[in-house]
Amino acid sequence: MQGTVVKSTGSWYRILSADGTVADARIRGKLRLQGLDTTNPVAVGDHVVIQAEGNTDLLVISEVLPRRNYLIRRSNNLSRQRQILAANLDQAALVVTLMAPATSTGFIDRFLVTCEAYHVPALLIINKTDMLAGAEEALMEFSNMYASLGYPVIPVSAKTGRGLDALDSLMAGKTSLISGHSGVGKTTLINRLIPGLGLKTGAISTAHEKGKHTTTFAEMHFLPEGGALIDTPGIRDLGVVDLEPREISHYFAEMRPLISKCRFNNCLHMQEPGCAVLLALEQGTIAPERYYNYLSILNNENVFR
Ligand SMILES: Nc1nc2c(ncn2[C@@H]2O[C@H](COP(=O)(O)OP(=O)(O)O)[C@@H](O)[C@H]2O)c(=O)[nH]1
Ligand SMILES: [Mg+2]
Ligand SMILES: [Zn+2]
Repeated sequence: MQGTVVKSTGSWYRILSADGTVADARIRGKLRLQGLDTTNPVAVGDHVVIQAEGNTDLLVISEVLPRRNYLIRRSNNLSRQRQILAANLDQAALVVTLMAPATSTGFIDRFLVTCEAYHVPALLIINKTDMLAGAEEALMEFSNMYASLGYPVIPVSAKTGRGLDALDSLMAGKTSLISGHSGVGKTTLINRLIPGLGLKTGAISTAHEKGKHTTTFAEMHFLPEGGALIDTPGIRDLGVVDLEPREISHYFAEMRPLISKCRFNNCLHMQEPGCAVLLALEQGTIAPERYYNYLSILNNENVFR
């Protein structure tokens, strides 16, 4: 029987079958050893084959069907191991906040570069705009920077309801990953878009809980009008994985059309003569912040906020 993984705990997986039934399954030992070097061989969104184990009524995932796409991150900052966040996505939304705390553009650009590299359309949701009284200009500036690169930017407030209709239309009928730092309001937004879901919200507060190493995985929730949202645990860092230095500028939308105009075809746009990217930076058509984040990714620096 075939189905879709809708929840993953790392040791068992919840599968929604084509006939609408839901069952929990483990993975067959063999499966763990195959495929990508990831900590999780199966991810939410995966289409899998499940079958009964021997003569028992235990279900096992015996096969993961080919993925249309997936998003991946480093398991942690120092690790070379990879974790698949989710598979078979129509789009990935990054939920950000502009204050208390502000999500850094370094983190945002790493997310966007990862989405570009893995062929997943990305969009930005700015939440908690109710807290931006008097700072609408900063909101406009931020929105314009990313909208001009072609990314949809939706200012919302899960608290007041601002922008939720627009967000609903962007999510309808699609499978979307909802990503972002812990505490930005991902779960609150999902609860607003799926009335009656009632997921638990609120950032972890005590020092004890913060320090605890908890492995959490994604979960898929279905929209009433069709489509699904995949809630992910707060992402502290999203290390850009496995990119060649020369590839990176291809994933910056504003640099991509300039690359062929650089004098040297192996240009890294750092200080090479005749560099079209540096010229655009000088002329102000590339935002200094974006260029700075490009250099930071090139230098493999890690950004946590
Ligand atoms: N002021 C304000 N607070 C919000 C908003 N959305 C979520 N919150 C609060 O932010 C905290 C974290 O929300 P949660 O959904 O758990 O964040 P998650 O970690 O990204 O899933 C909770 O206390 C929410 O009530 C919003 O639009 N405005
Ligand atoms: Mg949450
Ligand atoms: Zn160049």
